[in-house]
Amino acid sequence: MRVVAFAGGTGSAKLIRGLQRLDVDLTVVANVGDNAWMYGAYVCPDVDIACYTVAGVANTSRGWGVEGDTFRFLEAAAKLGVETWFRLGDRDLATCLARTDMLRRGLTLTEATDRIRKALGAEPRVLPACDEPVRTTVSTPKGELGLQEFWVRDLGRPRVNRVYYRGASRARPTRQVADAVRRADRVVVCPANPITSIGPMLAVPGFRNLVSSSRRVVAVSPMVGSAPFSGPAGKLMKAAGERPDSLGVARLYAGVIGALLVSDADAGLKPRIDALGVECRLGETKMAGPADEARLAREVLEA
Ligand code: FO1
Repeated sequence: MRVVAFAGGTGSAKLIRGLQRLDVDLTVVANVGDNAWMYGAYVCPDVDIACYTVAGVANTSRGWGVEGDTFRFLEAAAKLGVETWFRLGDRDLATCLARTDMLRRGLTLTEATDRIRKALGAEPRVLPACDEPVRTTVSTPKGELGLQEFWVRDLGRPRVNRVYYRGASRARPTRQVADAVRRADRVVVCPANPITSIGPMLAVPGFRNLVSSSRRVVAVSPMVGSAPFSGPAGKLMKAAGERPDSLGVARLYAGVIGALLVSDADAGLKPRIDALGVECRLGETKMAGPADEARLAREVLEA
């Protein structure tokens, strides 16, 4: 079974681990909206966590970076007066510097990612959603912030007026993403922030049509009640004028997905989700460990 998984950060990594345990031909398409320049290196958090996850070296407790990484570079940089709020580990920095070098030598982000993924010894492919820069931008009374500034530096505290995706209209799904989606037996939208992880992909012209025309698209809601499993999804959904719950997720994905896996706790939303033309499937969506990850992956493939 050929499976394409659209992925953001922490929650997505869990489902990817679950999918890896099943006998599927897996391709991960990773969000690029929170890519950022840090310490002179081009950091691609969602691409990197996907690569580290499929390579089995991800830090699973923190949800980003490499397991057992050190922070010697950051310690030295802090002594030189550099602002070090973005905790980039040493091995992680090496990945980002290698990528930066490849991009400067003219490789696309897709090509650079493929080299990094292979160097890490991982088999499942990881594809950035697009090669052009798409920057998730959070508009606040303090000004326009990139996602890392909003979430990591300012701890998600500033009031959010709106969120938009700078550069999205000039971007296109890559040929590799289009081919993978067309050949897929199942497209999975991982439990990710619909505004900052999946939103930047859906904002790229051609993406909605590409995904909606694939065989079967199943998403997992990242929300239980009105709270996400992690991250600022609720606050940003509200800023986007959407309900911060699984019905809001279904509305954002309507027309793209065929089914949405929703927590049993939100059974009351089922009629309204079904009415959108999105088949609401109830179950346990929380992934507390490897057994949960594999169980949810199986449910997604069977849905
Ligand atoms: N998230 C944090 O909350 N604090 C950090 O210092 C931090 C560093 C970091 C370094 C590399 C990387 O790839 C991701 C990192 N993240 C950090 C996670 C990241 O900010 C977001 O969770 C993702 O962008 C959302 O998917």
